[in-house]
Amino acid sequence: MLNALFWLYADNQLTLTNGMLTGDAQSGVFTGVPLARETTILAYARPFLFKKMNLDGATNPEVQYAANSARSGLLNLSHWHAANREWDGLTVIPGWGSNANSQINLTGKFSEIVKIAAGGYHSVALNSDGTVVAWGRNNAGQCNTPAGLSSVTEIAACGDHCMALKSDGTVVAWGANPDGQINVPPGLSNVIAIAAGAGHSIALKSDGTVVAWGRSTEGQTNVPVGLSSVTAISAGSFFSMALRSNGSIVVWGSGGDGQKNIPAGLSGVTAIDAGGYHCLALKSDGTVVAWGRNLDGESTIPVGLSGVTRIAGGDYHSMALKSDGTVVAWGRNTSGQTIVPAGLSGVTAIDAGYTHSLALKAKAP
Ligand SMILES: [Ca+2]
Repeated sequence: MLNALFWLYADNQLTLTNGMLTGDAQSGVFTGVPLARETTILAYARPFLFKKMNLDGATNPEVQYAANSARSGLLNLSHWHAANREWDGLTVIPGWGSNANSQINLTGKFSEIVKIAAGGYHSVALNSDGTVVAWGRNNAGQCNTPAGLSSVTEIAACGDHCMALKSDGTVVAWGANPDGQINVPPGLSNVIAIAAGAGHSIALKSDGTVVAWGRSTEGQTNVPVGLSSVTAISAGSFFSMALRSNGSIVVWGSGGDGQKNIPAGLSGVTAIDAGGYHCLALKSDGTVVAWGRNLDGESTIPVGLSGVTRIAGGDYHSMALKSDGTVVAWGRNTSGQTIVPAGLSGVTAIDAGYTHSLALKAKAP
C-alpha cells in the first residue's frame, strides 16, 4: 500500500490517473475530478492517508473520488501500484504555501527524489536515476522536461524556466525564454553548479569562473571582470551572487534593495542563496545572515536561529533547514509559504519559490 498525506481546500481540481496526481487550478484543464481550489498537498508519506474516504478496491476510484465531497479522505493507491511502479520508490516531498498553480502537487513519474528546486510557480525534482520531473505552472513549458533528458546531477529553477546540469558538465535549460534565459551559450562545458534568476541563468565552471546569460536589465548577467575562485553561485530576481574561496561574497546586477550591502566583517560563509530581492548567507557556525529587501521581514533572521545546514531564499520569504531535520521559514506569508507543516521533520533539502515552499524528506522505509 502506497500512501500520502495531503490537505484539500476549496475549488481546485485534482486528477488521479495511473497513479499520478495532476491538477491545474488556473487553466482548469482537467480530465479528472473537480475538487477544491487550493489543493494543498502538504506531505506525501506512507501510508497514503486522506481522511474519511477509503477507495481501496474501487473499480473507478476517480469517479468515486469526484463523488466524495469531503475535503479529505482515505485513498489506497494499491490498485495503481502494479501499473505504476514508480510509486514504489516515492520519496516524501511536502510543499506548502500557494498552490494556485498546483506547484505543491506531486505529479509525473517519480523514482526516488534526491533533489528539489522551486521555480516561481512551479516545482522540479531530480530523481536518483538522473531524470527530472517538473510540475505546477506550465504557461511557458517549464514543466515540459526535454525528451530524453538524463544523467542530470543538479537542477535549478526560478521564474518560469528550469535548468539542469548533466554529469558531463553541460547545461540544459527549458521554459520561458523572452530574455534568452534558456539559450545556454554554445560550447559551455565543465560546469559544476547552476543557478536560475527570474529571467537569467548563471553557471559556475570548474575553473572557478562564472558565465551568465538571459535578462540583463540590471546588469545581472554582467559577470564582474576578473571574477575567479568562485565556489558557489546563486541568482535573485534581478541580481546574481557568488561566493569565493576566500570567503568573500560578490553581488552584481540590481542593488536597489540593498543586495550589494554585504554586512561588514561577514566571514566564515559556507553557502549563499539569493531571494527575490534579498540575500542569505550561511556561516560555518550554523547561523544565518541576511541583507537586502526586508519589507516583509524576509531579511529578519528569527531570534536564536542556529544549527542551520541549508538556506533558501524565495521571492519575499526565507527558509532554513536545521541539522535536526526541521525547517524554519520567515518573511512574507500571503499564501502560507512560511507556515511550516506541524511536525515536519526528517527533511534533507529545501527550496523556496515565489509563493510556495518545498522540502524533501528521506525516503520512507
Ligand atoms: Ca533562491
